[in-house]
Amino acid sequence: MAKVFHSACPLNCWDSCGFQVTVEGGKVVKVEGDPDHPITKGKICGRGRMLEKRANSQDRLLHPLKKVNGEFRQISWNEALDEIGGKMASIKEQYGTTAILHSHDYANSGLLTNLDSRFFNCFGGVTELTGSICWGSGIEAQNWDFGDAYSHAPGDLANSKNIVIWGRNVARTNMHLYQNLQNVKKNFTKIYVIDPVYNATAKLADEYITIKPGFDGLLAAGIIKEMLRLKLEDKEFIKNFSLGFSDLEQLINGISLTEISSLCEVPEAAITNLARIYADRPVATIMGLGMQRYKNGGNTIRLIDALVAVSGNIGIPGGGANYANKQVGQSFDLSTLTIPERRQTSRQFTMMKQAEGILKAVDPEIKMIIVTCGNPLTQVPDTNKVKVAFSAVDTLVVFDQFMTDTAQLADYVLPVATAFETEDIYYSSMYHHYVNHGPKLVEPPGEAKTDEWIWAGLAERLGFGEDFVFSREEWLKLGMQNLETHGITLEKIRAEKFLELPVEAIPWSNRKFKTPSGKYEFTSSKALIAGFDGKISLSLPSETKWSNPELAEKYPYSLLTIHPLRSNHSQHYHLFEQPPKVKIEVALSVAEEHGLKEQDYVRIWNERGEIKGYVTILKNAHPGTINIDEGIWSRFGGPVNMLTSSDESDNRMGSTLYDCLVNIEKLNLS
Ligand SMILES: Nc1nc2c(c(=O)[nH]1)N[C@H]1C(S)=C(S)[C@@H](COP(=O)(O)OP(=O)(O)OC[C@H]3O[C@@H](n4cnc5c(=O)[nH]c(N)nc54)[C@H](O)[C@@H]3O)O[C@H]1N2
Ligand SMILES: Nc1nc2c(c(=O)[nH]1)N[C@H]1C(S)=C(S)[C@@H](COP(=O)(O)OP(=O)(O)OC[C@H]3O[C@@H](n4cnc5c(=O)[nH]c(N)nc54)[C@H](O)[C@@H]3O)O[C@H]1N2
Ligand code: SF4
Ligand SMILES: [Mo]
Repeated sequence: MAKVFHSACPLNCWDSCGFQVTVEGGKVVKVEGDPDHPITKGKICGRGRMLEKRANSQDRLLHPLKKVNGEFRQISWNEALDEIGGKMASIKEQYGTTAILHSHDYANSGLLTNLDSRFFNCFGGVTELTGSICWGSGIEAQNWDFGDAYSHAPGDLANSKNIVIWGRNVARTNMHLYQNLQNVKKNFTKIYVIDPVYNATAKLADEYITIKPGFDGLLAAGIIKEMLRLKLEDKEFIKNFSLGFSDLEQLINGISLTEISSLCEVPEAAITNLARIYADRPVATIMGLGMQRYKNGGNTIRLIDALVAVSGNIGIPGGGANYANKQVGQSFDLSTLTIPERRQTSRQFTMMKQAEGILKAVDPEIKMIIVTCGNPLTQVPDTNKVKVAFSAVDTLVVFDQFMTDTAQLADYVLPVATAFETEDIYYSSMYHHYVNHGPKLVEPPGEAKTDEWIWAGLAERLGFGEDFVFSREEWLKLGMQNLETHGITLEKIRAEKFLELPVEAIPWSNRKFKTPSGKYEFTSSKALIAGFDGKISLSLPSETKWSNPELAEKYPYSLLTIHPLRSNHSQHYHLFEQPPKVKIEVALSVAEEHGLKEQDYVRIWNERGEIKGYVTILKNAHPGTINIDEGIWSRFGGPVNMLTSSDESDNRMGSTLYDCLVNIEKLNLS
């Protein structure tokens, strides 16, 4: 008989939805929204609903596999763990533990995915990835400016007079914020969208401002310039709660509004108008992550933060420089779970340059890579290089649910359970501050096991089995023990389905910042300590006609590779009813220059690679812009990361995925 249980979405997404899952005959048969969830209120997206298909797919990996003479052969768990454990032990002895690289992303937002760190710490410390291809530049930027990256609670939008959606594809990537915007719009709140693509969110806006990709920092500088000229700045905040304003003023004085306007391709009058809007407090600035995936990404977010500060919109109801909400993740006791003190040695590659790191590593060389919660062969920039690097090591081990591009390349593929097949609690440090519970609802198919079971099996073979003797329940209690004083316990969340974490709804309202000076820092002392200049600069992306005229001559168009509507990165495409096709969205100007029509077959290329696909014309996209959604597996014609650069952003913590010039040509369909 069918029975309905509560659960939660495990996907890496802003929304972190509550679920109602129907189970029948030992299988998940339907995934729906939980109407009781205070933020997500019963509505979920197609990616969430499709988790039923993901769990039950015929293509699930069911047994451990080993590649022998280029072919996968089924082996037992004992063989798999004995062989991988044996290799790890001999690598440790011969070369040291850092000859192993752990490559991962954040494909599952369960608390217990953090046990991977516990395993590698207890092993002695491996080569790890730092920074983030996702949001790294912006997080570091806000660390420098505020001391941390905190957002206002979703409900606080009701207090805003104006809302600026700056580069967030809300209708597609953050559906409950979209609903929130629809609601507050009824109260005459004005909504502005700044984005090179006229997307579904722009349709909701009172005004849409199109911008040249990668030039948002300059636009923010222009708005600050106009605020200062019109004497609209918050003098009291600047005087009492900030540091380094004169450096910012000097920077802004060094460029004219006309120059700014011509660089970012936003009319001067629109910039002046935005200055007046920012002075009409409270203004909530809702930033997306796309616009910091450029060489100048850190400076971009710092300039937008600076605008929010200068306009007096920090720490007030209805305001905020809302980028991410690290308060959420920080609520858990991760160090008890991961025991960092057990690490004896370490080495770090940035997530962006993992391929270069692997290829260049000496003393020790990388002998083994273990991949969890990630599909680097489609998701990490400069795929062709990633492929060379991941093929170059002796042993590649991939934990996954499906035979992804990365798994295809592996020597060992270990089948893992999906969210409905184990208990965990899920949170996302991106939008709201609830944590959701997901019970174990069904058995994993075949011989699939949780990641945690695999770590425990390897730990036993490597001599630290006692660090992994806990039950799932005990692990969860360990990770939540610091929350007990706030009345948040495993028993309670099991009963109540979700709980509100003890975080601030309006961060920085006491004007005490987590920077070394305790002030908002226009010139950052953390940056100085890290060896940077500390001052904000008006830097440009690296692939533009100004920064690299020769390159721009050969490759005149800006390529964005934004997140797909119906897939979470690479996780859903292979489950579509119709196999996906590569869609190449081109601005009208590009279509006109090349005489392109809808559905024309084209090639896009640069020095890193090429991709082919079918044209869709975007009538309102910024001139010269092309977009190809990310995440498509190679068997369906992807991934678009064959074209993107592995360069790091200005503060070295983020990617430059969208800082990418390309050319386009029409092909004959034959
Ligand atoms: N459907 C769906 N939703 C998702 C995901 C998914 O894969 N699919 N992934 C989740 C994850 S992990 C993340 S990180 C978030 C990301 O959520 P978002 O930040 O909303 O999405 P992105 O695709 O990273 O960024 C794309 C947006 O930035 C704009 N953009 C690109 N360059 C610029 C620029 O230079 N300036 C400005 N102003 N705008 C620019 C694009 O036109 C687009 O609107 O989404 C989450 N939600
Ligand atoms: N060109 C371009 N590239 C991008 C982006 C972009 O905008 N443009 N966006 C970037 C961003 S924001 C992000 S966050 C990354 C995401 O990059 P990834 O996290 O690598 O991508 P996903 O496709 O979400 O998931 C990777 C794999 O994790 C597996 N997985 C899911 N749950 C589990 C689990 O519990 N255990 C294990 N072991 N595996 C699991 C899935 O089956 C999937 O194959 O991509 C980045 N790459
Ligand atoms: S992918 Fe995001 S919006 Fe969709 S169900 Fe999951 S958390 Fe909700
Ligand atoms: Mo992301």
